[in-house]
Amino acid sequence: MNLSRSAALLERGQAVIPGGVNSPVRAFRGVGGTPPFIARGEGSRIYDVDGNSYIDYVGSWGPLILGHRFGAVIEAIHSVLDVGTSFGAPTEREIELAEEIRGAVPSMELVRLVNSGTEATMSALRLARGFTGRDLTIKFEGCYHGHVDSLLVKAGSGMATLGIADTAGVPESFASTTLALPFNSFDAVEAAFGKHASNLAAVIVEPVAGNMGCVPPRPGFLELLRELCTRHGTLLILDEVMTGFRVALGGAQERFGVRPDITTLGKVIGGGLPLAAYGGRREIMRRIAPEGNIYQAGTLSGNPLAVSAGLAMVRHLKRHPEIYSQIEERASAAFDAAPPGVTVNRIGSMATVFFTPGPVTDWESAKRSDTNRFKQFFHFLLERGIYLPPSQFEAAFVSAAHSPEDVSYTARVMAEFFATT
Ligand code: KE4
Repeated sequence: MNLSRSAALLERGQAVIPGGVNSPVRAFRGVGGTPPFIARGEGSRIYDVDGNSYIDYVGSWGPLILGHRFGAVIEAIHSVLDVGTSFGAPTEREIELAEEIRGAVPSMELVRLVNSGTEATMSALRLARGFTGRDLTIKFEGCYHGHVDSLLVKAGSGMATLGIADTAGVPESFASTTLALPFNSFDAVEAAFGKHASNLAAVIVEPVAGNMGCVPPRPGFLELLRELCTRHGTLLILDEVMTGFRVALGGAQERFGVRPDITTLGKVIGGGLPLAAYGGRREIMRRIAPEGNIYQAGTLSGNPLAVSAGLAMVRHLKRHPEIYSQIEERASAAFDAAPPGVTVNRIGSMATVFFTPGPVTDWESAKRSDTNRFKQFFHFLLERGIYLPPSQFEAAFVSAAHSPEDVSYTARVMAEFFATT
């Protein structure tokens, strides 16, 4: 496969951008090789600068649930261009998007629009601390909530000990406000609440983990978090940046029937443009400036271009709920047939093929995967025109643009890999 122009662009990019990329995972360090530089996308496909084309299962890491350049989204963006790009002042369409979000996710009684998932989770944490007057947060190992300082932590030595920084640049004083627990561990959560309940501001969790690969919640796990948070006055934050409008129109909270105090959203609600949101119970959200005394702001928050793209996307999904069963069926056809020794975790249209016998229920079991075998798998598919997320610990996404032919071809190539390597 010819990737010569991409290789040249990577070298040129590295002279002016760290690693030549604007987000680390794009550098292919998890799978090796040259990351294709993309020239354009259309429907279920992307096309690189060397003329190679791929069935795209990254979809910009989740936003493109309707595929690349979906008509209504593109038209919405064009229509805004005729009136402006950004005003830094309130506009009607921001209200419309907030209303559409609240309609689909009723727990979000008030909604604040921001520009990235990181901003959404950072703001949600500050809100939870301000509302409860407490400092500590529980997160789960393997879950990622954006590059928020206090959340870039790994577990301390014991099950309920305070976290330690997992990256340079985060002071221990920040890291020690977070407890990093094993995902799906009822005992660890009970122990942490037993020791720290009175100072726990929030529990933040991906209701379906996607950032250690796809790992569903064990039956009863989300319900336990809900019950303990309610009992101890801790706020439950469901980070639905990835699962929101993805695993159901109302996200994982609709699919699993658990009502959080605060929800964070991103990806799909921006229709491929930079837009995210946080929202929740009215009495909590009213503490946000300018109504309340908890500050959060953003120059381009709610900007017309991103909001119009998001509105077109959300409204199309609402008008066509059959999309969810369609993309679930397509994801099943693409990924579910795995041989012994390989574990496929899938919720709806998000899935991961783990190279381990499994089961994969948390970070400890996920990281037992044979990442070298995943690398072979990844490149075997890439060379045959199938673009998976370039990491064992990410989720693949199927869109409404993926055809039956796309997914049956994908399944055939996967079967060929398992049969011949
Ligand atoms: P952003 O700041 O990247 O918009 O969102 C952060 C975030 C928050 N919460 C969840 C559950 C997320 O999955 C993310 C971002 N997801 C990664 C993909 N695993 C984005 C890809 C990247 O970092 O380039």
